[in-house]
Amino acid sequence: MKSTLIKSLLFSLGIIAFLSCETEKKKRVLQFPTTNLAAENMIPKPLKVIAAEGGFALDRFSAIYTSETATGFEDVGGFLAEKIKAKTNLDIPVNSGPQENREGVIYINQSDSLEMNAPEAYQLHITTDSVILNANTVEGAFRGVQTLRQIISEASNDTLADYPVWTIPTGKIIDRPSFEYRGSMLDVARHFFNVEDVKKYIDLLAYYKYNVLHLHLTDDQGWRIEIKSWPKLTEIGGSTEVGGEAGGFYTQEDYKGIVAYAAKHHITIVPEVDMPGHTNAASVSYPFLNGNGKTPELYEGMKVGFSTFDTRKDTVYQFIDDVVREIAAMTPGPYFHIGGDESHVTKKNDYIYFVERVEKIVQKHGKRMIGWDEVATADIDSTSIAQFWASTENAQLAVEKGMKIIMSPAKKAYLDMQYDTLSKHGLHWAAYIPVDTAYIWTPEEYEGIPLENILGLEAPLWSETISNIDELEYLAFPRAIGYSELSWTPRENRDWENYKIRLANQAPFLDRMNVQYYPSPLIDWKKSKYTYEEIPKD
Ligand code: TNX
Repeated sequence: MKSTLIKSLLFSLGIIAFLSCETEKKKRVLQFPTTNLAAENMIPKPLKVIAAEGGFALDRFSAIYTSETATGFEDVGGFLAEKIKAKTNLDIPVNSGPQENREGVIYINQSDSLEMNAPEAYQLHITTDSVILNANTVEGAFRGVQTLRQIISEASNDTLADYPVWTIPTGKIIDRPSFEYRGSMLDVARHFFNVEDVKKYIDLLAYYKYNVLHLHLTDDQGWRIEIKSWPKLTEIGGSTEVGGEAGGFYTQEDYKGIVAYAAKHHITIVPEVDMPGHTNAASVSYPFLNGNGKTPELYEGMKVGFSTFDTRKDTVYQFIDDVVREIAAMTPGPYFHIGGDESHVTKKNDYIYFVERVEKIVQKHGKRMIGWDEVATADIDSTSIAQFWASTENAQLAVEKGMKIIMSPAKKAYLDMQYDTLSKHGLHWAAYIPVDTAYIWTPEEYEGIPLENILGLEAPLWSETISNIDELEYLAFPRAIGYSELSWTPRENRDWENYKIRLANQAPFLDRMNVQYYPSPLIDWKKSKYTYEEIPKD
């Protein structure tokens, strides 16, 4: 009896000794080389960074704890653990087990501090002992997690201890976005991109703190979203794409899957049904919709501007009501995009009548209307939003109506424009947009549009010339990375020379994600595999 007691006492002491020895060992040997948080390759660049030269050890002793009462925070912790696993192969527990047994803890806290009152604001306090991520909202916590992902060293330092240690430089980051709308658009109509492709694009956008993905779901060449009350839209209208391939479409379950995946990344999906022009695929499916006087046929070309709905038929508006109702019901975000661009064969009066009537339908289904800048020629509500792509005049009309504007000037922000004359894909009707041109402009002050009217920035990727994810990535990356900084970081903190270095250092991440980015010769791309000593610190 006595001997068992002594045995178990000795055993417990042994465990304590073992644990404290592990802890001791770690504390004793972790002599980090000097770090500089302010020189880390964060994109978009945070508002304020104060470096403290030390290192936080991310290793097999680390753990994540989150506010358990604040909705969504635990999921954000789980997301971080998943991404740490992908980068380091470490299994970091989330909210499991007592904190005393852990060292090097990452806390993700909900905080009501006034400093963090801006939506999506967050702060990071990194010391040698802990990382504290504070945010008012779950969106803020999620954005902060992206920053954290970016400052975990690319390689482990295997000289600090007899186990691998990833370094997070110590210091403080205070951050919030300048624009509330930070989006990209994907044209899935000219060429169809499947759910997996869209999810990968979402992964990449989320890493750079985008919060909107606009899906251009319909056009002359294809209708890509199942509408249960009008099944031929996808049966017929979904069967083609540019160049004659088979097309495709999202079932409602697919679409809901995309919306849910985006929501997990705190990205809002904006669905677009482009009308009254760009409607050939719909009119082939249901010819009563057609208003251009011709018999519609499936179309696989690239030229646009020939199609229109019949804007004076009530049945057309009943159809639109069904389409908007079904899509709105699956879309938790506040917006519905009605297109409205390049309706060259719709008479001006008919166009205006159409936009005003469709605006009411969108509002009836609880959504805020967005349209390409032409919609501002109609008498629409100040709550509707104009997306500026080509006409400054239309943008001015929107300003006069007190509307908000999304900045997507084709000459600067179109991801489908070629980089230069040698580009493998893309068009150049608006401009050639090399990586520097894409970055060096000021959406805050562009063609006289007042800052107070600007909701944010969106970079559209039209898909006439791209038909698979590699080609998509070639056009979107690296330019989409620069647009994230234009929409998040205030202009006084942006600088091409400094950005260029941070962009060059995105290569390891892009390579790890298997992104086929365009290796612009303007950028001194860093290689993807480093030993710790080799990691570029500039
Ligand atoms: C113009 S931008 C369009 C699209 C094309 C794009 C190609 C806009 C509202 N309309 O239909 O795909 O150019 O760059």
